[in-house]
Amino acid sequence: MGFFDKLKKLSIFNTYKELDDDFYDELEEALILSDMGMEPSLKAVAQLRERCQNERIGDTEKAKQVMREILADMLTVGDKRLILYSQPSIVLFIGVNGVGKTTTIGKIGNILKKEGKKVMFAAADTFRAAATEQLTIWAERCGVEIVKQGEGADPAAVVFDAINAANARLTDVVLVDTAGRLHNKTNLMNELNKIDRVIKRECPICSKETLLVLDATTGQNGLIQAKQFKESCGITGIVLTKLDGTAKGGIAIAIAQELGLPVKFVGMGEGIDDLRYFEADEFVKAFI
Ligand SMILES: Nc1nc2c(ncn2[C@@H]2O[C@H](COP(=O)(O)OP(=O)(O)OP(=O)(O)O)[C@@H](O)[C@H]2O)c(=O)[nH]1
Ligand SMILES: [Mg+2]
Repeated sequence: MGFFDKLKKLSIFNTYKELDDDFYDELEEALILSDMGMEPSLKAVAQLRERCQNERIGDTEKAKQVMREILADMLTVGDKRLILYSQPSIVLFIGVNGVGKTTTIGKIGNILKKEGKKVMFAAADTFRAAATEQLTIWAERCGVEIVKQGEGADPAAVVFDAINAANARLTDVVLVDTAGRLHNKTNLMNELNKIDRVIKRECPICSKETLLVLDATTGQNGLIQAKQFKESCGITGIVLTKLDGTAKGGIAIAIAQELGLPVKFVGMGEGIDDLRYFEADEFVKAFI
Protein backbone atom coordinates (compact mmCIF):
# COMPACT_ATOMS: atom_id res chain seq x y z
CA MET A 1 0.00 0.00 0.00
CA GLY A 2 1.36 3.44 -0.93
CA PHE A 3 1.98 6.00 1.76
CA PHE A 4 -0.80 8.32 0.57
CA ASP A 5 -3.40 5.62 -0.09
CA LYS A 6 -5.48 6.75 2.86
CA LEU A 7 -5.89 10.22 1.35
CA LYS A 8 -9.28 10.59 -0.37
CA LYS A 9 -8.86 11.23 -4.09
CA LEU A 10 -10.79 13.82 -6.12
CA SER A 11 -13.00 11.64 -8.33
CA ILE A 12 -13.83 14.23 -10.98
CA PHE A 13 -11.25 13.05 -13.52
CA ASN A 14 -12.94 9.65 -13.54
CA THR A 15 -16.55 10.83 -13.72
CA TYR A 16 -16.03 13.09 -16.76
CA LYS A 17 -14.79 12.01 -20.19
CA GLU A 18 -14.69 15.35 -22.04
CA LEU A 19 -13.17 18.66 -21.09
CA ASP A 20 -16.29 20.82 -21.31
CA ASP A 21 -17.31 23.82 -19.21
CA ASP A 22 -19.14 21.57 -16.76
CA PHE A 23 -15.95 19.64 -16.17
CA TYR A 24 -13.91 22.78 -15.49
CA ASP A 25 -16.62 24.24 -13.23
CA GLU A 26 -16.87 21.07 -11.21
CA LEU A 27 -13.11 20.73 -10.99
CA GLU A 28 -12.87 24.26 -9.62
CA GLU A 29 -15.49 23.46 -7.03
CA ALA A 30 -13.81 20.18 -6.03
CA LEU A 31 -10.48 21.94 -5.52
CA ILE A 32 -12.05 24.64 -3.39
CA LEU A 33 -13.83 21.98 -1.30
CA SER A 34 -10.51 20.20 -0.83
CA ASP A 35 -9.31 23.35 0.99
CA MET A 36 -6.98 24.47 -1.74
CA GLY A 37 -8.39 27.99 -1.39
CA MET A 38 -10.28 30.12 -3.91
CA GLU A 39 -7.40 31.88 -5.63
CA PRO A 40 -5.06 28.88 -6.04
CA SER A 41 -7.99 26.77 -7.29
CA LEU A 42 -8.98 29.33 -9.95
CA LYS A 43 -5.35 29.74 -10.95
CA ALA A 44 -4.78 26.00 -11.33
CA VAL A 45 -7.92 25.49 -13.42
CA ALA A 46 -7.09 28.48 -15.65
CA GLN A 47 -3.64 27.01 -16.27
CA LEU A 48 -5.16 23.62 -17.07
CA ARG A 49 -7.61 25.15 -19.57
CA GLU A 50 -4.83 27.04 -21.29
CA ARG A 51 -2.48 24.10 -21.53
CA CYS A 52 -5.17 21.72 -22.76
CA GLN A 53 -6.14 24.23 -25.47
CA ASN A 54 -2.55 24.89 -26.56
CA GLU A 55 -1.55 21.26 -26.50
CA ARG A 56 -4.84 20.08 -28.08
CA ILE A 57 -5.64 17.77 -25.21
CA GLY A 58 -9.25 16.56 -25.32
CA ASP A 59 -9.68 13.77 -22.78
CA THR A 60 -9.68 13.80 -19.03
CA GLU A 61 -7.05 11.07 -18.73
CA LYS A 62 -4.36 13.27 -20.35
CA ALA A 63 -5.71 16.35 -18.57
CA LYS A 64 -5.18 14.54 -15.28
CA GLN A 65 -1.44 14.27 -16.03
CA VAL A 66 -1.27 17.97 -16.85
CA MET A 67 -3.16 18.84 -13.68
CA ARG A 68 -0.71 16.81 -11.63
CA GLU A 69 2.18 18.76 -13.15
CA ILE A 70 0.49 22.08 -12.44
CA LEU A 71 -0.21 21.17 -8.79
CA ALA A 72 3.28 19.75 -8.24
CA ASP A 73 4.70 23.07 -9.53
CA MET A 74 2.43 24.99 -7.17
CA LEU A 75 3.72 22.88 -4.28
CA THR A 76 7.35 23.62 -5.00
CA VAL A 77 8.35 26.48 -2.71
CA GLY A 78 11.29 26.90 -0.37
CA ASP A 79 13.58 24.19 0.92
CA LYS A 80 11.69 20.98 1.53
CA ARG A 81 14.51 19.17 3.36
CA LEU A 82 15.25 19.78 7.01
CA ILE A 83 18.19 22.12 7.33
CA LEU A 84 20.64 20.55 9.76
CA TYR A 85 23.97 22.24 9.09
CA SER A 86 25.50 22.41 12.56
CA GLN A 87 26.19 19.99 15.37
CA PRO A 88 23.88 20.21 17.13
CA SER A 89 21.06 21.49 14.94
CA ILE A 90 17.81 22.44 16.60
CA VAL A 91 14.26 21.88 15.42
CA LEU A 92 11.45 23.55 17.34
CA PHE A 93 7.90 22.22 16.98
CA ILE A 94 5.08 24.66 17.58
CA GLY A 95 1.33 24.76 17.01
CA VAL A 96 -2.06 24.82 18.68
CA ASN A 97 -3.28 22.12 21.08
CA GLY A 98 -3.69 18.60 19.80
CA VAL A 99 -2.40 19.03 16.24
CA GLY A 100 0.19 16.27 16.70
CA LYS A 101 3.42 17.99 17.79
CA THR A 102 4.58 15.35 20.27
CA THR A 103 3.64 12.43 18.03
CA THR A 104 5.43 14.09 15.10
CA ILE A 105 8.63 14.48 17.14
CA GLY A 106 8.53 10.76 17.92
CA LYS A 107 8.07 9.87 14.25
CA ILE A 108 10.76 12.29 13.01
CA GLY A 109 13.15 11.12 15.73
CA ASN A 110 12.70 7.63 14.37
CA ILE A 111 13.40 8.75 10.77
CA LEU A 112 16.51 10.76 11.71
CA LYS A 113 17.86 7.95 13.82
CA LYS A 114 17.43 5.52 10.92
CA GLU A 115 19.38 8.01 8.80
CA GLY A 116 22.23 7.50 11.25
CA LYS A 117 21.89 10.74 13.20
CA LYS A 118 22.29 11.08 16.93
CA VAL A 119 18.98 12.51 18.11
CA MET A 120 17.86 14.08 21.39
CA PHE A 121 14.37 15.15 22.49
CA ALA A 122 13.86 18.22 24.68
CA ALA A 123 10.65 18.12 26.71
CA ALA A 124 9.95 21.86 26.72
CA ASP A 125 6.21 21.34 27.08
CA THR A 126 6.36 21.58 30.86
CA PHE A 127 2.77 22.73 31.10
CA ARG A 128 1.41 19.27 31.91
CA ALA A 129 3.36 16.37 33.43
CA ALA A 130 1.61 14.07 30.95
CA ALA A 131 3.31 15.87 28.05
CA THR A 132 6.78 14.90 29.28
CA GLU A 133 5.60 11.34 29.94
CA GLN A 134 4.24 11.09 26.41
CA LEU A 135 7.54 12.29 24.92
CA THR A 136 9.48 9.91 27.18
CA ILE A 137 7.51 6.98 25.77
CA TRP A 138 8.39 8.11 22.24
CA ALA A 139 12.07 8.46 23.22
CA GLU A 140 12.07 4.86 24.48
CA ARG A 141 10.26 3.66 21.39
CA CYS A 142 12.88 5.25 19.09
CA GLY A 143 15.83 4.65 21.36
CA VAL A 144 16.89 8.30 21.60
CA GLU A 145 17.89 10.45 24.56
CA ILE A 146 15.53 12.88 26.25
CA VAL A 147 16.22 15.94 28.39
CA LYS A 148 13.45 16.90 30.78
CA GLN A 149 12.66 18.71 34.01
CA GLY A 150 9.69 18.69 36.38
CA GLU A 151 6.19 19.95 35.66
CA GLY A 152 6.01 23.73 35.60
CA ALA A 153 9.73 24.17 34.88
CA ASP A 154 10.80 27.01 32.62
CA PRO A 155 10.70 25.65 29.03
CA ALA A 156 13.70 27.82 28.12
CA ALA A 157 15.66 26.16 30.95
CA VAL A 158 14.90 22.73 29.45
CA VAL A 159 16.22 23.95 26.11
CA PHE A 160 19.31 25.35 27.84
CA ASP A 161 19.97 21.94 29.44
CA ALA A 162 19.36 20.15 26.16
CA ILE A 163 21.83 22.31 24.21
CA ASN A 164 24.52 21.73 26.82
CA ALA A 165 23.87 18.00 26.90
CA ALA A 166 23.87 17.90 23.10
CA ASN A 167 27.21 19.71 22.98
CA ALA A 168 28.71 17.35 25.53
CA ARG A 169 27.39 14.19 23.84
CA LEU A 170 28.01 15.27 20.23
CA THR A 171 24.33 15.03 19.39
CA ASP A 172 23.38 15.86 15.79
CA VAL A 173 19.80 17.04 16.19
CA VAL A 174 17.75 18.31 19.13
CA LEU A 175 13.97 18.10 18.62
CA VAL A 176 12.14 20.47 20.96
CA ASP A 177 8.54 19.80 22.00
CA THR A 178 6.53 22.83 23.12
CA ALA A 179 3.14 23.37 24.73
CA GLY A 180 0.14 23.90 22.45
CA ARG A 181 -0.58 27.59 22.16
CA LEU A 182 -2.64 30.17 20.38
CA HIS A 183 -0.93 32.89 18.40
CA ASN A 184 -2.78 35.52 20.45
CA LYS A 185 -1.81 34.24 23.91
CA THR A 186 0.90 36.74 24.79
CA ASN A 187 2.57 34.81 27.61
CA LEU A 188 2.90 31.66 25.54
CA MET A 189 4.27 33.59 22.60
CA ASN A 190 6.77 35.27 24.95
CA GLU A 191 7.82 31.80 26.07
CA LEU A 192 8.75 30.94 22.49
CA ASN A 193 10.76 34.15 22.19
CA LYS A 194 12.59 33.24 25.37
CA ILE A 195 13.44 29.80 23.97
CA ASP A 196 14.74 31.54 20.85
CA ARG A 197 16.93 33.86 22.91
CA VAL A 198 18.42 30.91 24.82
CA ILE A 199 19.23 29.13 21.56
CA LYS A 200 20.88 32.26 20.12
CA ARG A 201 22.91 32.79 23.28
CA GLU A 202 23.95 29.19 23.95
CA CYS A 203 24.43 28.10 20.38
CA PRO A 204 24.86 31.16 18.13
CA ILE A 205 26.09 29.09 15.19
CA CYS A 206 23.34 26.48 15.49
CA SER A 207 21.09 25.95 12.49
CA LYS A 208 17.55 26.21 13.71
CA GLU A 209 14.26 25.24 12.11
CA THR A 210 10.88 26.21 13.47
CA LEU A 211 8.23 23.81 12.18
CA LEU A 212 4.59 24.70 12.56
CA VAL A 213 2.47 21.59 12.97
CA LEU A 214 -0.98 21.85 11.33
CA ASP A 215 -3.89 19.42 11.48
CA ALA A 216 -5.08 18.96 7.86
CA THR A 217 -8.65 18.31 8.96
CA THR A 218 -8.96 21.88 10.28
CA GLY A 219 -8.52 23.11 6.72
CA GLN A 220 -8.73 26.81 6.04
CA ASN A 221 -8.78 27.54 9.79
CA GLY A 222 -5.35 25.98 9.99
CA LEU A 223 -4.23 28.31 7.27
CA ILE A 224 -5.40 31.34 9.21
CA GLN A 225 -3.53 30.07 12.28
CA ALA A 226 -0.44 29.57 10.17
CA LYS A 227 -0.55 33.14 8.83
CA GLN A 228 -0.64 34.50 12.36
CA PHE A 229 2.14 32.21 13.64
CA LYS A 230 4.25 33.12 10.63
CA GLU A 231 4.04 36.81 11.49
CA SER A 232 5.24 36.32 15.04
CA CYS A 233 7.54 33.25 15.02
CA GLY A 234 9.67 33.03 11.90
CA ILE A 235 8.42 29.65 10.73
CA THR A 236 10.69 27.74 8.34
CA GLY A 237 8.36 24.90 7.37
CA ILE A 238 5.12 23.02 7.97
CA VAL A 239 4.29 19.54 9.18
CA LEU A 240 0.84 18.59 7.92
CA THR A 241 -0.72 15.90 10.10
CA LYS A 242 -3.89 13.79 9.96
CA LEU A 243 -4.12 13.60 6.18
CA ASP A 244 -5.34 10.02 6.58
CA GLY A 245 -8.98 9.64 5.68
CA THR A 246 -9.54 13.23 4.65
CA ALA A 247 -10.47 14.75 1.29
CA LYS A 248 -8.90 18.00 2.39
CA GLY A 249 -5.45 17.44 0.92
CA GLY A 250 -5.71 20.68 -1.03
CA ILE A 251 -4.60 22.48 2.12
CA ALA A 252 -1.00 21.51 1.26
CA ILE A 253 -1.26 23.55 -1.95
CA ALA A 254 -2.94 26.45 -0.15
CA ILE A 255 -0.07 26.54 2.36
CA ALA A 256 2.56 26.63 -0.37
CA GLN A 257 0.71 29.25 -2.41
CA GLU A 258 -0.62 31.53 0.29
CA LEU A 259 2.19 31.32 2.85
CA GLY A 260 5.14 30.53 0.60
CA LEU A 261 6.18 27.91 3.17
CA PRO A 262 7.27 24.39 2.24
CA VAL A 263 5.45 21.39 3.70
CA LYS A 264 8.41 19.35 4.97
CA PHE A 265 6.63 16.35 6.49
CA VAL A 266 3.19 14.77 6.27
CA GLY A 267 1.49 12.57 8.84
CA MET A 268 -0.91 9.84 7.69
CA GLY A 269 -1.74 8.09 10.96
CA GLU A 270 -0.83 7.57 14.60
CA GLY A 271 1.88 4.93 14.18
CA ILE A 272 5.63 5.45 14.23
CA ASP A 273 5.96 4.86 10.47
CA ASP A 274 3.01 7.05 9.51
CA LEU A 275 5.10 10.10 8.66
CA ARG A 276 7.29 10.93 5.67
CA TYR A 277 9.25 13.67 4.04
CA PHE A 278 6.83 15.44 1.74
CA GLU A 279 7.15 14.45 -1.93
CA ALA A 280 5.04 16.65 -4.20
CA ASP A 281 4.87 14.19 -7.11
CA GLU A 282 3.79 11.28 -4.96
CA PHE A 283 1.27 13.49 -3.18
CA VAL A 284 -0.44 14.83 -6.32
CA LYS A 285 -0.76 11.31 -7.71
CA ALA A 286 -2.71 10.33 -4.63
CA PHE A 287 -4.69 13.57 -4.64
CA ILE A 288 -6.10 13.33 -8.21
N1 LIG B 1 -5.02 10.05 12.43
C1 LIG B 1 -3.93 10.70 12.82
N2 LIG B 1 -3.77 11.04 14.11
C2 LIG B 1 -2.66 11.71 14.48
C3 LIG B 1 -1.66 12.07 13.54
N3 LIG B 1 -0.68 12.74 14.23
C4 LIG B 1 -1.08 12.77 15.52
N4 LIG B 1 -2.26 12.16 15.68
C5 LIG B 1 -3.05 11.99 16.92
O1 LIG B 1 -3.47 13.26 17.39
C6 LIG B 1 -3.57 13.27 18.80
C7 LIG B 1 -2.80 14.45 19.39
O2 LIG B 1 -1.43 14.24 19.15
P1 LIG B 1 -0.29 14.90 20.04
O3 LIG B 1 1.00 14.53 19.42
O4 LIG B 1 -0.47 14.61 21.47
O5 LIG B 1 -0.59 16.44 19.77
P2 LIG B 1 0.14 17.72 20.43
O6 LIG B 1 0.14 18.77 19.37
O7 LIG B 1 1.43 17.33 21.00
O8 LIG B 1 -0.91 18.10 21.57
P3 LIG B 1 -0.67 19.07 22.84
O9 LIG B 1 0.64 18.74 23.42
O10 LIG B 1 -1.83 18.76 23.74
O11 LIG B 1 -0.76 20.48 22.30
C8 LIG B 1 -3.03 11.91 19.26
O12 LIG B 1 -4.11 11.06 19.52
C9 LIG B 1 -2.23 11.42 18.06
O13 LIG B 1 -2.13 10.02 17.99
C10 LIG B 1 -1.85 11.71 12.16
O14 LIG B 1 -1.05 12.00 11.26
N5 LIG B 1 -3.00 11.03 11.87
MG1 LIG C 1 2.21 17.57 22.89
